[in-house]
Amino acid sequence: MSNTELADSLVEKARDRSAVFGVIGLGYVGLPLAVEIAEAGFRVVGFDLNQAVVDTINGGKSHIQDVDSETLKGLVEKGLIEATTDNGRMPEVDLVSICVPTPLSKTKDPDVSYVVAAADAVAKNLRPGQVIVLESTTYPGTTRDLLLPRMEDKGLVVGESVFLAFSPERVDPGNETWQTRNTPKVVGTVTPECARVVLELYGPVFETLVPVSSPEAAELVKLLENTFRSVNIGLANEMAIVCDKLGVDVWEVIDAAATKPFGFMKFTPGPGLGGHCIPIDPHYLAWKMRGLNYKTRFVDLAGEVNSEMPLFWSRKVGDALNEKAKSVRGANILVLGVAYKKNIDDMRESPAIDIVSLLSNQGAEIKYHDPYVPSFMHEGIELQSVEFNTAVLNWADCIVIATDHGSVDYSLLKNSEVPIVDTRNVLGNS
Ligand code: SAJ
Repeated sequence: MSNTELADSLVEKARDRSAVFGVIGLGYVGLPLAVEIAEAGFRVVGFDLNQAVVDTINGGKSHIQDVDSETLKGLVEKGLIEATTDNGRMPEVDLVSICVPTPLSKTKDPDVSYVVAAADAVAKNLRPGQVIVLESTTYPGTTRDLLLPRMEDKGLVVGESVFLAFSPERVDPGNETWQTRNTPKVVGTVTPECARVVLELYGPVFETLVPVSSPEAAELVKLLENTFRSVNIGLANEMAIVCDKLGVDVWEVIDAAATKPFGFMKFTPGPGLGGHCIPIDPHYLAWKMRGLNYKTRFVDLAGEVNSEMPLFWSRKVGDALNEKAKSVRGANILVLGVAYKKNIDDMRESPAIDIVSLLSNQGAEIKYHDPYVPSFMHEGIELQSVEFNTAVLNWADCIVIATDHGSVDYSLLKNSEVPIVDTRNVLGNS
């Protein structure tokens, strides 16, 4: 089959839904993507290193909060989704979406080892007519520098016999309005023929596609989105520190500023920056630019301010105890909410953990309540979520609201005499 015929056949397979998709990495990005692809009528083979994840999915059970098990079960039973650990099955699929983690190393440098491992697995099994789409957030140049050479080192040519794109994931865990299908999807490709093929195949899966001229542009779109959040959250956090020093209610200031109908976007202070994206992704950009002798000052400054917040709030606990002539050492402290943001169970990079560490290192006795997190390991000890009731309120010398889960009954706190450090202004809103 000639190269044009290869591209044409992929377009045909997109239109008659006979194309088979592959998704590498079946986590909070990959599994929702696999479901959307299957619901568009395509068969999906999910690839994951974790046999337990593969078995759970093949058993019709979802391990991802935003994916409903009944929906997944139906798709598995129809044969539209199956999971495997066997990368040798990759030649079966026409388009492979790579949705693997891109964390930071201990030295805060990008750790693209998962992307490299996935790219090597794809390259090893690559055949003419395959399409590779990298979805993991990464530094500009990853698609062209890491994936393209691996795809071409067996003589295949990107844009002719194989096709390559970057299309950033935009999953907002817990967001019930914006999901994988209805969130506009940016696609940056290496050649126009790549664009033709990827847009045809992704077309039935996403309501809106946003083509851009290169993978670098698409990689930067994602980094701009998340750096925008990190910088503005950092500004909100700095305003919290400023207002604290001036004795002004930062929440009142922000709420009033947010009445401006144009030219303002509301961000709120918090315990710090959690999650697997916002605290991490901007550092991918900073790293790349350091290599080009440019210092991305906003990225670095936002990181400094945001990572300072756990200390700011733990000092507020000290002040609150001091008002009662108590010290942190020996105090009983209840932490309400430990997940990194409301209404989810994810603990990754959660600033609540930093607050727990700071206070326990000062000698406080910590208990926590989080309806989404039954237990977690903290410095080698398993902490269990306690019942949020009058008994624990009587036990506590101070309460820290670190995550504002919607299902917690904050009215219990209404008449409590216990000092409360409310990092999310839950009580101010109620
Ligand atoms: N936070 C604040 N103040 C704010 C907003 C957020 O302190 O005004 C905190 C949150 O509590 C959390 C952290 O910042 O700890 C990140 O929050 P987030 O709302 O950005 O949520 P993430 O990291 O789960 O998901 C984000 C997506 N969220 C939104 O756009 C609302 C989106 O930026 C990306 O799709 C996603 O990261 C990703 O995968 O990159």
